[in-house]
Amino acid sequence: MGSISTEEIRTLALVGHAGSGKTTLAEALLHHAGAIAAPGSVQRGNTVCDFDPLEKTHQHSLYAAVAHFNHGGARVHMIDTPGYPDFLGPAISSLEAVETAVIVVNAQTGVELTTGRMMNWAERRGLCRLLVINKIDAENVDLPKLLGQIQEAFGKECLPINLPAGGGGRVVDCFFNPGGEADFSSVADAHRALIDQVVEVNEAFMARYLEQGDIDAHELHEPFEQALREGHLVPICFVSARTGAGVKELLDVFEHLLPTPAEGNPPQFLKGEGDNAQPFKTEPDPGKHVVAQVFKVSVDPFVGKLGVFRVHQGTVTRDSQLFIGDGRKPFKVSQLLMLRGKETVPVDRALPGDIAAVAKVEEIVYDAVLHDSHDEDHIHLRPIEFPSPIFGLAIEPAKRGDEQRLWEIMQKLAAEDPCLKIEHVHTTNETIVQGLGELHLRVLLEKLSSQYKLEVKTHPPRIAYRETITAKAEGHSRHKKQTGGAGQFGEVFLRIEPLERGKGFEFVDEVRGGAIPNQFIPAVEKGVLQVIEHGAIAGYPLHDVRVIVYDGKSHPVDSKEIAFVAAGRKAFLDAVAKARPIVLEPIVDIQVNVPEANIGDVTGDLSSKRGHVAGTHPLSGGLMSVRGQVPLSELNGYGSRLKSWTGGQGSYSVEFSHYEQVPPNVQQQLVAQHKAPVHED
Ligand SMILES: Nc1nc2c(ncn2[C@@H]2O[C@H](COP(=O)(O)OP(=O)(O)OP(=O)(O)O)[C@@H](O)[C@H]2O)c(=O)[nH]1
Ligand SMILES: [Mg+2]
Repeated sequence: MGSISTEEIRTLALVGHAGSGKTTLAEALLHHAGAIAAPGSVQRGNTVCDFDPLEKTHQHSLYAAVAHFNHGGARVHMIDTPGYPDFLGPAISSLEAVETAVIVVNAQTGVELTTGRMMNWAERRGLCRLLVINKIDAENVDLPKLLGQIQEAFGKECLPINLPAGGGGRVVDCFFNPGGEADFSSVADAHRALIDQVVEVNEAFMARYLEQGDIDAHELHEPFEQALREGHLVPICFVSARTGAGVKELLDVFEHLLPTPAEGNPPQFLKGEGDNAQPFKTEPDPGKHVVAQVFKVSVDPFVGKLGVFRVHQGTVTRDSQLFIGDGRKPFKVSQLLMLRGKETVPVDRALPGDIAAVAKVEEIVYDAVLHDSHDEDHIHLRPIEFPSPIFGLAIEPAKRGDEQRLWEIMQKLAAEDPCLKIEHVHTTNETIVQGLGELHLRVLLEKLSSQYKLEVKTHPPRIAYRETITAKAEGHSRHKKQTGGAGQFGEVFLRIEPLERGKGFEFVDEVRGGAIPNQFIPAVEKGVLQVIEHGAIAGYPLHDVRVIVYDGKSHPVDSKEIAFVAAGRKAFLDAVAKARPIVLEPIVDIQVNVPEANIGDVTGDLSSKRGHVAGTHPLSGGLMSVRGQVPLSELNGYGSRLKSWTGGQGSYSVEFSHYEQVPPNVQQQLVAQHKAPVHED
């Protein structure tokens, strides 16, 4: 790998719905660029990017995989991400490491759930976006209709930069050298639409264009990049990853039209902690201090721990020293690696824009910032709001005595995956793991068994119910205890009111004249927080409530913290009981793909499980897709139900939508099941 400069680097993430062909496309790109001798296939399990044994079993990407290659004068770092909704965590993290999101659309199935979600995530992150319509070789695809569907869904700024020709066997350029004949639509019109769109961002070019009637596309580099960066243009390319049609042209688009690290929008970093944090903009200058962000951590049985990072500023060289966050002790970059799937290539330096890795540095964690100066101790990425993990499972080791080991491994796995949460519930002594869906957790269990040789038992998912209140109310408690020696005394008056959904918890101190001495206010809040955490009626966390403490009484000798904690808790429970408390449950969007003959089973089942059907649409191969909403609690065992209807031909995915009040009979059941924890009085 010769010496290159930052201007020659391109970074992109392949994102989009499961099965749209991202991993296959990565293979075709690597092959056409000369990085691999022959393209592998997902079916044969020999692709560069789906190298994990579990990915081969499931025939879906489960993790983000990085592969670099050279094309023309460019070094491209490409990240192949999973499209299955359960594995969106790594796809979203990858967006922080690149300038461009390449959203792959399956020509057979059109705009799907993840297509839209990734368009939005990429836009929110400020990325340049490129739409790639894949599988143009397939039977029964209606590409003109799909183009219309895309523009309707994502706007008129989505414009083809090439068009299929020769019956989908190749593509013709519409930007630099418009001239050929396309299978549909007009190359000249597509060219004009692109130029029109690009010059709109630059007045000087616009004036020239109006005057001359045309502008050579080669002169438009800067406004083109600006239009990409501002989301004013989302070019569309056509390819077949299978036949290779359009792949060479796509590589040329990467080289000539995708932004360099200096032309994209860097991710938003913050410098400092808490409220004092200030936005910090990295500059892709190789001479500045190093700022690199770890967007993936993996544990490989052979290589050990691998921390994969994107350099945003400065140059990382082999044998240099890097700090991790605000850690005092640097580590030595004894081996600097670039990746191609599981293959690692040692390199001497990584420039701004490069994606590289270091092995066996135990302190490296997901999302860490690596840097080479204490000036950068407090730089971190602005936190990303990942989808909430709502699918829960209680797990315990099959063998007694493995509890500690299970907990440690789970912690390690949760640290690698931002959408996996683990929790130890003391009351039941259970380890609860929460992920984005059934498959997410199933893969986790498979990994425990295959990689860590740890067998576990599981219980049905615990649903993440919530409690909240629906009315204002007053609460009061006088906590008084006389036990031989010193007594306890504290009295609290408070008001509570519902907050808008999602607002969480607010605590307001309106006590005047020291009725509750200042030093005891935190104790009152502590008592209230105990109820917030453990719930008031059914044992689930209480959300969206404002608590205003406005009066109380204290005793010069007997008032102590413990008394106000108890009084705060009881006053709050008293208020909640009068504030019409309700239980909320998670509702999910569900998409079920089944053979046409099973549509009735799916829709009938959804209706009988308190769900509703939003619509159905045909997929290729005699399959139909049903979309709807249903309470998560009703999906227990859905996988096996689906299997029994369809003989294993169905698949489904869910995604959290919102919280809704449970019906009264369900609330009664939940309240009855909950044995109120005994509080000392
Ligand atoms: N006909 C046709 N099939 C393709 C093409 N590209 C991919 N496929 C097939 O589509 C299926 C899914 O391909 P993948 O590459 O695994 O799709 P993916 O987008 O990586 O899927 P996830 O990893 O689950 O997100 C495989 O059976 C591929 O062989 C194409 O250009 N034409
Ligand atoms: Mg894949």
